[in-house]
Amino acid sequence: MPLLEGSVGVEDLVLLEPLVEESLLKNLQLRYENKEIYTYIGNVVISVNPYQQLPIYGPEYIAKYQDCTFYELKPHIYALANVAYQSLRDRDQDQCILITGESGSGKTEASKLVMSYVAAVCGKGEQVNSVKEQLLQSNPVLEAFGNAKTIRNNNSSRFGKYMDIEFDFKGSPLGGVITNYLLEKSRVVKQLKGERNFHIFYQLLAGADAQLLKALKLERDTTGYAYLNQETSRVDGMDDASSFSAVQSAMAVIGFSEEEIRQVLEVTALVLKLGNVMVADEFQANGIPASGICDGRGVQEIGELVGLSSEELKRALCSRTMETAKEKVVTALNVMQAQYARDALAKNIYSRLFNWIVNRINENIKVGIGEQKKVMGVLDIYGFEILEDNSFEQFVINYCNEKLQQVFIEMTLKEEQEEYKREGIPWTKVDYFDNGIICNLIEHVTYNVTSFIDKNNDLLFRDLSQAMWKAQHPLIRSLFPEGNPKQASLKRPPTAGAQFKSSVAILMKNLYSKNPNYIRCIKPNEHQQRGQFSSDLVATQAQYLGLLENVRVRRAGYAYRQGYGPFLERYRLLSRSTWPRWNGGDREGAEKVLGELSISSGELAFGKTKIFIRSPRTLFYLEEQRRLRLQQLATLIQKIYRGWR
Ligand code: AD9
Ligand code: MG
Repeated sequence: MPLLEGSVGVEDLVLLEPLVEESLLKNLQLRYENKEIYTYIGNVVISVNPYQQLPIYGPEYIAKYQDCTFYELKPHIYALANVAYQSLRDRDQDQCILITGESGSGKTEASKLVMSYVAAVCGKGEQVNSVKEQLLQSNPVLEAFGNAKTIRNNNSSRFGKYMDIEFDFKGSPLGGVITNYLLEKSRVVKQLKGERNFHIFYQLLAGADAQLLKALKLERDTTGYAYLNQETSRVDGMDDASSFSAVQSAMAVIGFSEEEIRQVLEVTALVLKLGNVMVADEFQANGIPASGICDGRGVQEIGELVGLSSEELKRALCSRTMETAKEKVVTALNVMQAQYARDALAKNIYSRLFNWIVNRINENIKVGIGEQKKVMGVLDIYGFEILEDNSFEQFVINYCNEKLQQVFIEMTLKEEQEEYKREGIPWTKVDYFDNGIICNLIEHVTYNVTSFIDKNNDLLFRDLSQAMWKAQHPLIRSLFPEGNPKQASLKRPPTAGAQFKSSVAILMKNLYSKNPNYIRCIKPNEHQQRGQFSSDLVATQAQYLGLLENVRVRRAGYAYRQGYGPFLERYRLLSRSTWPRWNGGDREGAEKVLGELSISSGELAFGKTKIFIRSPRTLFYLEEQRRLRLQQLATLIQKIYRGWR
């Protein structure tokens, strides 16, 4: 395969010859080994996680991509972000950036690259800059509370995130809205081997000064906390203490008051302390065992932290009130039940705190009603994961990924068809994606159904929410509105599963209404190591991302297409009519160039704004001609130069 030898492979997989899985993988590998982590399939960006900082980001690169059309420079997320932003600004098309890939493949980093690119190119001025800062600073805050070290990724997102960035008619940012999806709250009380709890807990303990720790009634050492000492506490290359100050200043930039930040930390401390509340058997007067609280001091401190009597808290943790039409019956919980209640409370407090933080960010970045706006949505969902024991969370995560894959297939085909229609070129039907691959994946996975029911059942014992509502702490209190006896309704809230399903449906509808831009992320190895490319691992991902099918769809009719303007700019040196000067239209110029090269007419289709080329070979031929011509011109220039001397 001459194409691959001595080069860094093709930049667009559409140009791959022959088009088979092996060559596709080889091409990605060759590029990866040459630190070319981005490759196109048409307008889709494939990104292979480099696990190292490459010198291809920052202001200099942003400036380069800002001034170029999509195919002019090397493949890059900046190029995709640029196209999306320009179509939003100049053609009034709402955009969405869909980032998919398995856990650790680089989705969150990609979403931040998109955001920083857009922030750098969109509008200027003090007001605009402060909006940009707020939007960007939402990342460290959400990552602190919503990300954790897992075996796959030291900074794994444990929630799904969709962010709409809203712009005015000139393309300056006005603000945004963040939607979050189901936080993996079981992590608060239990972590798998080699994993950590959410970052914020470690950040708080490492970064708070002695005074703050004392005020929160915390000890610096993580080993003293039952929710933190089950597994690892340190992550290589992660500085929890300095992240803590970054999170605090990010919250301030977004608009959290000092008092609010303080309250957030108090609630975080409360969750940690709750984990240490020991529950053990005590006996009722009649000798029946019932749970009691051993750790009196811990409960008292929690009470002091949030203004709640420790008796109230003990009662709520150790008993349950059943109400019938006629009477109230209080039953004592046994130790297992009381531990369950304690953990349920901790998980609920934490996930409600997370939702509260997202809402609070939204209040600060929201755009006034009635303002005309254009929207760019960025979706960074948790990646597909298969664990030995797949529970409710994994099911939810995978369900979401399935849905996205469906969107991808439908949109890719639709987009392809529509482009042909727009350009006035007849569409030939393609047998496309083999849906079987994806369906199989879900069917082969077995989920642990017993804990499903448990996790799906979000009802927090009413005693607990009522106790929380009685706390004087304004934030804790506001997190449990249903604890207000006047408001308590007997209606069961929808289950977490049902809620999630409906929020995914809303998301899908939202996505379908926008112009999609895809980033498909690939994880090159299981060890978070730079430079390692495991073909088998990449092959599996390429299969479920449907990369080969994607290329086939793209090539089914015409492999390559480009606007007449950029096409002529690149190839006009190949014709005497268009070089060195051409005064006619772009399309006529392109026709002249192609006519002179006597390319068979079956190879070409002239659309309304673009030239379509059927096979990659024709494009290679054009490129080769261009290279020869450039050489010729260079020699010529040298000669002239010598003549002058
Ligand atoms: V998960 O589904 O949230 O578990 P992501 O989001 O797909 O996962 P993430 O973006 O967090 O993965 O990337 C994992 C790690 O890979 C990062 O913490 C970086 O250390 C590393 N990474 C990813 N992309 C890049 C990059 N473009 N340049 C350098 C990168 N490092
Ligand atoms: Mg992530």
